[in-house]
Amino acid sequence: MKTQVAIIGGGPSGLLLAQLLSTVGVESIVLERQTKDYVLGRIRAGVLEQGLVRMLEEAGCADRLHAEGHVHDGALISYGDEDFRIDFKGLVDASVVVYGQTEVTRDLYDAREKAGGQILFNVEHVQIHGADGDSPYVTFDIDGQAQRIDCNFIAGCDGFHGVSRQAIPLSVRREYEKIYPFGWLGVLSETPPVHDELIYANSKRGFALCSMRSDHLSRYYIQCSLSESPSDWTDAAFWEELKRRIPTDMAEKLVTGPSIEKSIAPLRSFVTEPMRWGRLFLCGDAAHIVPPTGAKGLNTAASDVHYLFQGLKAFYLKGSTAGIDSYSAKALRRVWKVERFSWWFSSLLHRYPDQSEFDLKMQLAELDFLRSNHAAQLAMAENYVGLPY
Ligand code: RFL
Ligand code: PHB
Repeated sequence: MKTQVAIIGGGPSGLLLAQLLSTVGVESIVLERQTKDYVLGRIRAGVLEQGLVRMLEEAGCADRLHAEGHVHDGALISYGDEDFRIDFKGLVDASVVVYGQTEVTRDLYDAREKAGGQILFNVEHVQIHGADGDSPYVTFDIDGQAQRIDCNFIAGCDGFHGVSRQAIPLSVRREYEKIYPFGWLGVLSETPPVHDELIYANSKRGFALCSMRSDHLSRYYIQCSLSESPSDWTDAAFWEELKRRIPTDMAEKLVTGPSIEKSIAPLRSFVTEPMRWGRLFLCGDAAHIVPPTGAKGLNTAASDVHYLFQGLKAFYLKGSTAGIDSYSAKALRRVWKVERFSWWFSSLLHRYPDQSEFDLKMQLAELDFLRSNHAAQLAMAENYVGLPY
């Protein structure tokens, strides 16, 4: 097989890149290890920045998002008995859209199918060859048969556990990591959301988040220990614990019901540098991970795709390598700012096992400052709705 851009990974990064490339006549083949149903079964992010919304518009797959997504102009932060609202619209005249990653991925698959895009599912043993030369190629097995794709470029969009990052030699690659000493236990339930905006709660018992997917589908999270497993938590125990961590008036009106999904995600900050090696480019979770506090994972994958798409477009349409040459530096500058925000917002809201009385006072002072200081709220809002790209 032959194509212009071989894309490893059929998650949101890979699909969005493929779809954008097709709008300017650049061919790609997407290789996905799982089945489509498996990819669509994963419950992940729920908050989209304007930048991602614009890219989905540009890719021609934002109709359902505009019809079904919910625009949020602010979010609540609670601590102890206090709560306050960050008014994104009033502060920075921008909003976010609540629309699940599952739906974004579904819309991208539909768009690829309509455009006749090539996506190969159930591929095994993907290997990258010659990325540091002029004739890169990818080999893999599908239906028990060995295959090869010759291409101009390879986009590594295969997530944190993929093969693309590992293809960059250790002598070139540098990795930065922070593991947090807790996880998030998440529950999806067919119940109306407790509030019309998200609630981020710092409580003595640990962090909690009230989020949603639609008017009748809620997503809630509580901070948990890494030694716990979802089966340790009955639905009743989850609801009881959530109620103890959110403001009393919200706890009183919380509608509970059976969970339709329950899982634990560990929290991690991780960055690989550089994000380019020869003709291989890393995008999204393949290159970096953020803790979910602030909902930046999917959005940062999208900003990488933006920089790579612009670079490849300039290469194919104008013969310029300037965009692909500056890809890693441009993407990383934004990635590190998002890492900082997600780390800061996580530090503000969670209980850490080794937190001293002094550390707790610092957390409270920071919350109090954010509550009462315009400049602090402005910085928070700018980051939450998404830094420009
Ligand atoms: P993805 O979504 O992981 O997609 C990568 C795709 O590559 C495939 N793959 C391979 N394909 C071929 N060959 C191989 N060797 C391959 N290895 C892997 C995988 O099957 C997969 O389909 O990465 P992408 O596209 O960069 O998108 C990034 C986002 O998915 C991610 O940043 C967010 O979902 C992160 N994240 C969350 N972000 C939020 O903003 N809010 C959340 O609530 C939130 N929850 C989560 C999350 C990530 C999670 N992971 C990765 C464990 C919850 C979880 C559980
Ligand atoms: C979600 O709805 O899954 C979600 C929302 C906001 C976050 C993280 C996750 O900060």
